[in-house]
Amino acid sequence: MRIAIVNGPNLNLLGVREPSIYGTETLADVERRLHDVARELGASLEFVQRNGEGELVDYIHSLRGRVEGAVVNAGAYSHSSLAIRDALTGVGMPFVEVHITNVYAREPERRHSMLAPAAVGVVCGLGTLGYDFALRGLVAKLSSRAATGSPARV
Ligand code: CA2
Repeated sequence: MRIAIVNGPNLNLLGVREPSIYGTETLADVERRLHDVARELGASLEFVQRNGEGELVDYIHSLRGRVEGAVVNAGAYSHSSLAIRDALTGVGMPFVEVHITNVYAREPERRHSMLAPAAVGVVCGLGTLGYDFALRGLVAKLSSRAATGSPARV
C-alpha cells in the first residue's frame, strides 16, 4: 500500500524557527520516522513539501492511480483552500488531515478547516507524533476497506 505525506507552506521551517510553537524536530526527522512506521505497517511512502497552493494542487493530481491515500498537513491553506479540498476529492483520495498544533486553541482564523469535511479523520495538537497516528489510522481504514469492500470514509 502506497501513501503520500503532503506538507504545505512554511513546514520546511519546522525545527528551524519558532521551536516553542512547532518543536525542534525538522521535517526531515519526521520523514525518517514515518518511513520506519510505514515499513512496520507494510506500506511505502512518498513525502513532499510545497509552498504554493497551485503546486500542491498539481502534486495531488499527480497522485491519482499512484497512491491509495494521503496524510495532509496543508499548513495555513487548510483554513482557506477550497482548491486543495477539490483536488483531494477530485482524485478520490482518502486522506487524514494533520496539524502539529492544536488549531482550536489558537487564533479564531485557525479554528476552521476547509479540508476537514472531506477527510476520513483529523489529528491535531499532538506535535509531529500526529503524523504517525494519522498514518496508522489511514492504513487501518484502507486495510479494512480492502477487506470489506466498503469505502474508507465509513
Ligand atoms: O499546526 C499545524 O500543523 C499548522 O498546519 C501549521 C501551519 C499553520 O498555519 C496552521 O494553522 C497549523 C504553519 C506551518 C508553519 O510552520 C512553521 C514551522 C516553523 C517555523 C515557522 C513556521
